[in-house]
Amino acid sequence: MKRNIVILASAITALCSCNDGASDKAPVADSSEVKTAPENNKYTSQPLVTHIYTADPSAHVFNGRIYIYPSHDTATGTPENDNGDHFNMMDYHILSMDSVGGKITDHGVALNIKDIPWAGRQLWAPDAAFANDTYYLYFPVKDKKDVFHIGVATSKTPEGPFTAEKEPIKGSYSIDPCVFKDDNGSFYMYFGGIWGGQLQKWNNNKYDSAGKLHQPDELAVLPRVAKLSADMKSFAEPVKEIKILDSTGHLYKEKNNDQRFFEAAWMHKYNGKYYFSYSTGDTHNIVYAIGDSPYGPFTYKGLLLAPVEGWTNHHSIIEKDGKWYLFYHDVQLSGKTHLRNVKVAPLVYNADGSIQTVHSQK
Ligand code: FUB
Repeated sequence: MKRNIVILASAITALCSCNDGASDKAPVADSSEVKTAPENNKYTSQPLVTHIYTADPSAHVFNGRIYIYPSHDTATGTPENDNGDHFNMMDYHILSMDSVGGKITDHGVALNIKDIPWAGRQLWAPDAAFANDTYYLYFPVKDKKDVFHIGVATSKTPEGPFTAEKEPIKGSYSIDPCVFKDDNGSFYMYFGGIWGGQLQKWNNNKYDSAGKLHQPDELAVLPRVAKLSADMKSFAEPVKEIKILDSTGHLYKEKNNDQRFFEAAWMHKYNGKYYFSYSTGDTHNIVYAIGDSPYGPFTYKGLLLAPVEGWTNHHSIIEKDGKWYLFYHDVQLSGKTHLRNVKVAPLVYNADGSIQTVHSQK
């Protein structure tokens, strides 16, 4: 089994490296922003594009093609701090390819922060969905009072350009939306992130600017979920907390920071089970937990993606033509925490439904 993974991984590495910089369309403002593009064989996969910095890849298959909705990292010179001010992104570019290993298209600027009426700063990790003959781009950004909310923008095509609604989604807060479509057609948004993502400031869906990070022996802050309304622009219900349990059925404490939730939620379904995966942030893991309902509870199962180069770890999972893939990022191109590059690797399930850990370096 292990040998198979290596062969698959090598195949993808080879395919992706042929693809470096093979974009159809140059980005509008900053095609010269990436200064280095070293290819290095110590990595499992190579960057999908090298002409701009990209991160937080939310991948989807629309009309048989893979679309990647990433953050667009930019060097703005904002000093680094624990609130993530250095992640000072201004727009989104959407990438697409026919298949993993195929030619990548950068579709240019899909949404700019200046075209979001309520936005202040920092366009963070987005996601996308298709319904009502419309593509929806969901994005976290700070409002003009520096509080994160989640907005939505629409387009008739998966690559945009997208037009933002005038206000954030009512009742939304914090960061990292993941919009999941269940088999019965219902859509759910998973979201939240502690530290700079401000989730610790929201209790019972109310904002408390004095809200503090939890102490080591307190229960960990929980991620959130809400079902979306049919218009895909509003929540159909109050936002709920999601319980993540350890193997003994207990909620994690803050001190269990190699397993508790930090940010970067993703939901996918495999063999009828709900797989909730997320970043543990300050311990840099992507881990997963399994449940029987889109609302959880989810029981921790293990490490999905081992820490990558760089501080943040963020991922998405798709199935295409019967194969499963993990999209993620590291900092191979820049060596800098806030200038990341997206990648893809095969995802392999064991017969019991557990997932084999992906390592970004060989
Ligand atoms: O890209 C900015 C933030 O960094 C994301 O929202 C987090 O998930 C982390 O990747």
